[in-house]
Amino acid sequence: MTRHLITSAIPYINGIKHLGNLVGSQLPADLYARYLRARGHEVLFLCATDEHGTPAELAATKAGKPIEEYCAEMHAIQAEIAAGFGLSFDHFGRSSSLQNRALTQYFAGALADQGLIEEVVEQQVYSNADGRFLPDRYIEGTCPNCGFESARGDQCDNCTKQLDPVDLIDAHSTISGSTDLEMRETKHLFLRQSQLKDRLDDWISEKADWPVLTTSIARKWLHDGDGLRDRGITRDLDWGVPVKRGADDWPGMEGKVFYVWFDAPIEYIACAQEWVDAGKGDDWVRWWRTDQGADDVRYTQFMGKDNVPFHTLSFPATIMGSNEPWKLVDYIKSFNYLTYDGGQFSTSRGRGVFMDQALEILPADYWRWWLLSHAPETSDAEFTWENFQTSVNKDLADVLGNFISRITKFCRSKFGEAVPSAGEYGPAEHALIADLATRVAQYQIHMDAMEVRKSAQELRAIWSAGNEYLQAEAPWTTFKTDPEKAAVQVRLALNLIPLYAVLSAPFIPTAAASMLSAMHVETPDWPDDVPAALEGLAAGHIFEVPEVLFAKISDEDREIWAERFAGTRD
Ligand code: B3M
Ligand code: ZN
Repeated sequence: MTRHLITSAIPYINGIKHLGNLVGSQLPADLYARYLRARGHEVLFLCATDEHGTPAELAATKAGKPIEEYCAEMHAIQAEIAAGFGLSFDHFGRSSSLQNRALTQYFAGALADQGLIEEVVEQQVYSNADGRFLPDRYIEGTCPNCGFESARGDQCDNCTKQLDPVDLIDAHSTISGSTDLEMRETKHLFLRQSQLKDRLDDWISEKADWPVLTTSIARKWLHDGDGLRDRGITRDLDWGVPVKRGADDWPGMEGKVFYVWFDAPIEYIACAQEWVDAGKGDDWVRWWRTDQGADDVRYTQFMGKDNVPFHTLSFPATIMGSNEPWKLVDYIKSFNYLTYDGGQFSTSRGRGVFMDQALEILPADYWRWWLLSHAPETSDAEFTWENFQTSVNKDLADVLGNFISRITKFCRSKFGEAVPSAGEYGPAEHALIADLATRVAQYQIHMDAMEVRKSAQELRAIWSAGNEYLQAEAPWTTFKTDPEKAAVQVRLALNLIPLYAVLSAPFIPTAAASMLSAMHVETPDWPDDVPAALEGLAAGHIFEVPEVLFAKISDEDREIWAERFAGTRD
């Protein structure tokens, strides 16, 4: 047994996430957490909402709510939707927690003590009408290079020229539209990441087993251009963690907050404290301090590729730079993007399916199965309604659902709702058991390696093996000439149901629970010994024919949904 710490990238507070966000972090993290728990490991699985930053402030303003109230409401909504998807976090925290505030200030102090913080005076755009400094992406104007009218403060999206806000013609605030902008001096803290470049480089070089997607992004940032740059970790905003040096004020930094990407990863640690403070655990230090037990912990992070630089470089720089024994990540599983029907999911245009809408139209397991079995691991993946319909109808309804319904109904009609007493297994039964033992071993290898698609493929093959056995042996035909042999076949097939439930639970937890409850069994142990696991239901064991596990998606449903989610959220 190992102790596993698992974190998913923490979703921004502003708005409900789409299925692309879900499959790139929280869902595969949940798959892995559920699998490791089922294998008997001790798991701490944490996630939270990422609540600071300008987008959160603007979203609250748009909603006409004080920011604290907006965040509290959105956190509750995201928590409810996460529960609806069966995401089994041990705690779903908040980066605006007091724990994270104190810990973020603590890290800043520790980094300053190590000489890794520099105070830098900069010129930045200030909007008099908005009464605030404007981040580059909230400034727009005409590109001096190509004349494009909506060039941003940092870059022209039309000709890709890198810009400075002062280069723009008719620069204005995208918040208020005001052109009353001026350059003002402001002081910020910079983390001297460049000092840590060699340590980070060595550390990444040791990670030969990490996905190429993860290490290639890290290497690019370490070696391209001018390499790892020092980065500003403070902002002129009202909402965020106030800048302090540990518990002390930081002279000259009054009224400023830490940059959201500085405090967000620290929330992974603070979240464990929140978990303890919520009475769900009794010791967070043993998960996070290598001098107090965490050197035994295996720490795995899940995230989309856009978050990789922050997790391979920035957050490790915070931890290494503190010169304290905090746990560093052991493995980073990163994902490409999921696209939607030939284009991008778009939060602003409401294009694609969002988590709340998904649950309105179908139970979580349908989505979990499709998303995980099509996870964008080696390349981007595309969601299409045709593909979704095909996978659900074939894998879930025709293969798994049909197997269970067919065998339980047949048993009920010929032997009643109890496992028939039966004689010895023949060659076909032994062949099936041996095949399943091999496949289960392979499934474990893929799950241990977090190969999500390959795991799904193997699981599907495990389901198919049962279906093919039934098809070939046809107990309904056998019964006419040899009822005893049919009873043997039925007994084995019924025993596959609890086996399938345990193996499938990380992917489709709700259906797995229904399968177990129909078979009147408590969650069995992981089938380390497949032949033994298939002896679980003895003759006379009572069961019930379950409700339909998975309904098929009709062409009509598919067309209605495709139209409904084509754009503009209602
Ligand atoms: N909130 C970005 C995202 O949701 C960001 C992740 C933070 S992880 C510490 O993609
Ligand atoms: Zn341009």
